[in-house]
Amino acid sequence: MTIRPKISKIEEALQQLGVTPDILSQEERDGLDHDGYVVFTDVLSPVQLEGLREKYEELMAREGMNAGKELHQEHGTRRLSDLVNKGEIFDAIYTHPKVLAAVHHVLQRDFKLSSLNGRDAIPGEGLQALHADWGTREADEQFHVCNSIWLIDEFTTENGATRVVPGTHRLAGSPSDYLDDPAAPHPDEVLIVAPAGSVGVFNSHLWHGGTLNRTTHPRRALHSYYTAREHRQQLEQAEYLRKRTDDRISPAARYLLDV
Ligand SMILES: O=C(O)CCC(=O)C(=O)O
Repeated sequence: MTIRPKISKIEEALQQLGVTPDILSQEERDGLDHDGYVVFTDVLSPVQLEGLREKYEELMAREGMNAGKELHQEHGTRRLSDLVNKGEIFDAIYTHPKVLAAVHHVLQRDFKLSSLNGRDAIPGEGLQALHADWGTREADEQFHVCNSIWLIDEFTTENGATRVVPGTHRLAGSPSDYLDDPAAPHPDEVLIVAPAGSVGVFNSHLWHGGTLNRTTHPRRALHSYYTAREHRQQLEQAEYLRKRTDDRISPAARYLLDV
């Protein structure tokens, strides 16, 4: 029997995955604190992008109508779920040091992966109401969840880029407490427009949502979503973990999955 080293706290996992104290600039920390999000460009190489696009379409073709079912299916979109177990290429997504540093900065305590998914707004669809990925929260309550959106295709003003309303992560309650129609355009919204290979990390209490894809091409993205460790995962990773994933991944990755 192989004895595998076990990690018991997030700081150790982060260190093993390459997170260093200066990995985030002051500007990036300020962006997360003040606006509730930050965008990193040039995170994925052209080779990774090509591999991810190929894998994304391969999984969509293989899973067909069932794609996304482990977690969520949404009208007007194609979704994939449980990507942790669907290819080695995804290991580098949920363990990325800079993204993990940003998540730790937001949550300020021990955390784990909640789910790793894919979503693309198909042409003519994709508009979501502004929402936070958490129920109501008091203004002085700590943050519970943090998301990262990985741009597999370029996000443009036309193709259904994610919109965010800067600063709303600090508000108590939820968007419907403030807005008559959370699906309507918001005067302060900002579209995350960035090249393929970029990653947006956003405090998931920030009001956000997908927008309408007005082009003829899909807008593909991955969501690597994290939760403070005391909460349940969206997808119980221990339940879904496949042997070949378990055999492949590092102790630090295992800690992030909580398996
Ligand atoms: O894919 C996007 O642009 C955002 C998706 C999102 O916020 C969600 O599905 O809850």
